[in-house]
Amino acid sequence: RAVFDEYISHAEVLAYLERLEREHPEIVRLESIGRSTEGRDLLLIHIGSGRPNAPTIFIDAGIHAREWIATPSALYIISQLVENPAHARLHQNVNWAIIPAINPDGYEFSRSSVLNRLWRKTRRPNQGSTCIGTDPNRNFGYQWNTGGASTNPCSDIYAGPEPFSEPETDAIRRYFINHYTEIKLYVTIHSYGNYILYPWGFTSELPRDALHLQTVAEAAARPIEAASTLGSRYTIGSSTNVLYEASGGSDDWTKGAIGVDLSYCFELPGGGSFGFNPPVAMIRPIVEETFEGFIALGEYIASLY
Ligand code: 0X9
Ligand code: ZN
Repeated sequence: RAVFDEYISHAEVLAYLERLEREHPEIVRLESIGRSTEGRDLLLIHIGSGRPNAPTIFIDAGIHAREWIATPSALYIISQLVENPAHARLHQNVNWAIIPAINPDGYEFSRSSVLNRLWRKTRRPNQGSTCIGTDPNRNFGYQWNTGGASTNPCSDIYAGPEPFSEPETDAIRRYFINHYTEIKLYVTIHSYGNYILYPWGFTSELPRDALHLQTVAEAAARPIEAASTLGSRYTIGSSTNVLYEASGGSDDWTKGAIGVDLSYCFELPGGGSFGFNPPVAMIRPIVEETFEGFIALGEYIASLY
């Protein structure tokens, strides 16, 4: 399938999701949760039997524009759940809500020229500055702008003028406000560095249930490492402790403000000479091994209910 053999455009992402809905209406439902600054659709795909009150796994990808491998990883999870009957049991008792491309303006900008390849932020113009964009992963309203974020609109880690100033982060906020009771697991997919991170990003203190977060992350990392043809090894820990302090992240907000106990940030492979640029030949090995971790997460959530 061409979808995983190149880095496709946002329009092609939407077309792929629409095809899945047409071909599998019994388990797939698309929902637009909003529009980006430049008017692109923020599409969420629901995968499941539609059983009310079933636990939901929420995944977003591509919040940072240049982290191109994130979107195909989410699309591969979607394709395996929907199109591979061998994985049908994963959505029998669990609903999946997945947004494979949450920062489409930034993504398209990073595709527009090699000069823009490392664009990270949104594309909303800033008042009183010629610099464009906010770091959407500094823009969430829990311990917003308390460290590891910038008040300078020209910075790559600009927190924005206020929490949820960006239509993309506000769309996530509104979705969670309406659906928080069912959401039992949150994963935001980034790159790179092979980390499974959990809160907090705003402080080096650990959440009360850090041991639970650590144990579930290890259960996800084990099958990824076992399946890896790239020799992937994952580092697991709290964001501040194993990476750096950074406030206003989506993972801190879903846990701290919404109360989703299990909240993670996956940093996929890259690095070395590739960084944010895994060649297209590496898309498949990365997305295939990453999916093994999501099988483990899906089975774990199913086992709780
Ligand atoms: O800095 C980030 O937003 C993430 N790393 S990245 O290289 N993909 O930009 C890490 C975010 C971890 N979570 C929090 N700090 N809340
Ligand atoms: Zn990122």
